[in-house]
Amino acid sequence: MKTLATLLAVAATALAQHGLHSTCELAPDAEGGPDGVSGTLDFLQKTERDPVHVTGAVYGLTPGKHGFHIHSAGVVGADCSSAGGHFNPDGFDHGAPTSDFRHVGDLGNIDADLNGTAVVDIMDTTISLYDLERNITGRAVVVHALEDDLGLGGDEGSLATGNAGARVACCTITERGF
Ligand SMILES: *[C@@H]1O[C@H](CO)[C@@H](O)[C@H](O)[C@H]1NC(C)=O
Ligand SMILES: *[C@@H]1O[C@H](CO)[C@@H](O)[C@H](O)[C@H]1NC(C)=O
Ligand SMILES: [Cu+2]
Ligand SMILES: [Zn+2]
Repeated sequence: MKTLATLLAVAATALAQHGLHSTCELAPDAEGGPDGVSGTLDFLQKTERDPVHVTGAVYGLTPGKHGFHIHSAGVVGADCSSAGGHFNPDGFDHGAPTSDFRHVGDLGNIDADLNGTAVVDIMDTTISLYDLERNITGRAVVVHALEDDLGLGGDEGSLATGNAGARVACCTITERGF
């Protein structure tokens, strides 16, 4: 027969295997975001050593690519400018998700179909839900009006923000259970 301690240890292991889960409910920017942009994003990380799996969908976008980043601060109200700049604890230039040197928040682009729906399914090893330096919980997701040029635009804007234009929607990433 199992002792209480064993049962508790088993329960703790089962819990630990779930890892961490955070979520974000997008809302249009209060100043000039197009009406009707919405979406839910989920962030799952099994252990500290695993990538973060970002899944969800964004609705109401113009068809085509839209810059998709983690910005450094949580959003106040629906004012996407309150999210600050790209989350960049390393002090690198803006880049592609696959770049060795990038902002931690550089998740590239999401791609909206003709109905304005972008399905999100990203695995990223640079952001984290655990790490002290790279934990994105409490920070913001920002979706932009334009395509992120991934730092290849050949100008200053490219190395700062990818020239992704206005912020159309944003949300604060919050911790949640399973
Ligand atoms: C857009 O939505 C319509 C109606 O729901 C659907 O029939 C069509 O396949 C969708 N188009 C795309 C590109 O997803
Ligand atoms: C990540 O940061 C948030 C906000 O600062 C904090 O609430 C949370 O506990 C942190 N998570 C971990 C695992 O350190
Ligand atoms: Cu951004
Ligand atoms: Zn960036």
